[in-house]
Amino acid sequence: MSTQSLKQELTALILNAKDLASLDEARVAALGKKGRITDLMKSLGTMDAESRKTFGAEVNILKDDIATLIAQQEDALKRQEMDARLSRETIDISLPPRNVKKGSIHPISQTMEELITIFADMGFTVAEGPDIEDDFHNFTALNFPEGHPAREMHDTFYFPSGHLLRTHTSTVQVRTMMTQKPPIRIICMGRTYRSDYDMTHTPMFHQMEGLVIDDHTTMSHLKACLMDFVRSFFNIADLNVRFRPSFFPFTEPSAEMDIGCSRKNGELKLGVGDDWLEILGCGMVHPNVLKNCGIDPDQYQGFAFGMGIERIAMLKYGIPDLRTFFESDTRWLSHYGFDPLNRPNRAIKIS
Ligand code: 2NM
Repeated sequence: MSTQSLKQELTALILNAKDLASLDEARVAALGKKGRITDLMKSLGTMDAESRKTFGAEVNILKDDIATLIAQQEDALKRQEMDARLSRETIDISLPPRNVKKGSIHPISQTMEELITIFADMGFTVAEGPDIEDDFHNFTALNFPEGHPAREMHDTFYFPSGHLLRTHTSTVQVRTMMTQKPPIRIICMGRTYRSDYDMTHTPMFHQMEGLVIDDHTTMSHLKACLMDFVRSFFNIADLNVRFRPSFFPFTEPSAEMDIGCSRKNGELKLGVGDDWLEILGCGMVHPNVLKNCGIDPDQYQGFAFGMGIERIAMLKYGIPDLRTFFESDTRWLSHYGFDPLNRPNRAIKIS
């Protein structure tokens, strides 16, 4: 038999093997001790030198070709078998709907996520700093004069070391100004502490503050930014705002922003009526503050603003009592909390 026709025969045998066991049978039939190619190898011994040389070369090529083909077929069969196993051995990871109690997102966390979403859209990044601060970052850098009442033990929580619990998040703005070069566009938010406890004050509360510093920053930028913010946050596209003069040690001029509302029959409604509701404080960063933080007030100006997160959350979500925020009452949480699987409201886009 010619090597050519033997190759055809063995090739058919190999390609017809539909599993690893029959492929192994084909391998034994071709290359085993009593296999067809092995027989040919043995027959070389009976040939004369010349035929042995030419036929030997042919048989060697045949042997290599068949070995390669067997290896390829083995790979193909193994892959087939793996594919079959993968489709056979699936696991159903879905669970049927169950009536179990889910945790919920605290309104403060939800509101913070919303604030980040809105200000990130306006190009702000989030800055962070420590809750335990020193006099410089909390007061001195912010232009609080020596005997200012806020510095009193009476209002501020001091540690024996002289450190204190920050009374506002402006400490983060100070740290940012001291370590970054303008343009600066940050918000910061977190816990703040004041020695105060009554219907509308808790010793720990949350603040959000923002800071923009660039070389042509004006009060109009402040007004436009904050108007866009409240309209987006409260989801009221035509929400009216007004700015009233105010005073903070760290801004000059300083202002408070009100939003339009109505108070009929003791019910507060935002965005309608001709009454006003104070919502936040703001102003142009005082030149002394810029100087204290290593920024040249002749080259740069900036605006800043701050607000209480509990307050704006109460207004947006109709939560009547500040102190309930901190009671960890699970009934309150399941009423006012948010589904952890929902993303924060993407507030309407104002342009
Ligand atoms: C407010 C009101 C007005 C404020 C100022 C600064 C800083 F660090 F840039 F000077 N940060 N935040 C600021 C200004 C905060 O909260 C009612």
